[in-house]
Amino acid sequence: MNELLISQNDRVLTLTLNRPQARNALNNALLEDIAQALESAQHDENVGAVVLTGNERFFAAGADLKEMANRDMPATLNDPRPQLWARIERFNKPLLAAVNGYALGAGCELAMLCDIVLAGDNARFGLPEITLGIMPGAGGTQRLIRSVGKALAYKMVLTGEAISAEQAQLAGLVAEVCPQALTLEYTKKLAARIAQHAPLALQAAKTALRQAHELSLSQGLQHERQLFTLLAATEDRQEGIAAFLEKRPAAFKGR
Ligand code: CO8
Repeated sequence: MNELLISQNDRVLTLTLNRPQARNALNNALLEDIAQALESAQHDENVGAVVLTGNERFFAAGADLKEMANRDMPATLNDPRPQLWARIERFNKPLLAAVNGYALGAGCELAMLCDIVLAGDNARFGLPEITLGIMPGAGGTQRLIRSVGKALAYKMVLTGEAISAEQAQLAGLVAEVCPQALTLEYTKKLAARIAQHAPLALQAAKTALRQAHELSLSQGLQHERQLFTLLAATEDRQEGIAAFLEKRPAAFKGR
């Protein structure tokens, strides 16, 4: 069975996790498939944005515990997973998550790695690693606290308890909550609206937003200005402004 389904509508590529028998648990093979799909999407000028989704009950139930069970410390030290996560994180086009049902452990970490998360009203986000005698290991502690703040991050990581879609939205983890049956459709529509913008501007904006967590405010402002200045050299910038002044839709070319 193909465990990652790939489909494309116009400029939106959709990657669907498809391991229902394992509740979409993320084994290394599936992470490799995601990384590869994103790497080829990055070089495909017909792809403007990517949506990552699961099924109506499970986004992903975490790392594959059957695969993890026999991994001792030396094996964990040599685990290819950190490299797989880094490859996914390097994707420089907009990456959206459409989350229905459970996003647990590595599944929650995967959603948090995405730029925008839309959640169905049945979504549950949690980091249950502590209940397994471990802790989050793919960005869970670092990304969660940056997104939801201290109070909720400590509570979620130390109790292992999940939060609802509504709580996740109030806390800033999720951009929008929608009826479960419509999550994927809404996310694809949002991705399509994003994908019509100038690709280099999207890439620069994503880079600048990401740097906000890495740099001081003054460094971040400087970096933002550099990216803004670089965009002045693009044809799409001329086209975007000309189209506005001529009251017509812009035809961006990615140059
Ligand atoms: N890994 C492997 N198999 C799983 C997983 C998983 N994470 N989750 C569910 N399954 C399997 C079950 O073993 C079961 O298989 P089988 O039919 O062979 O017995 C099948 O899926 C169905 O499971 P359930 O009967 O439990 O299904 P339910 O629909 O009743 O419940 C839940 C679904 C709520 C999602 C439940 O399965 C669950 O709680 N799963 C475990 C969630 C969890 O603890 N996730 C955290 C995993 S640890 C992690 O993600 C750490 C990441 C650190 C990464 C570090 C990288 C360097």
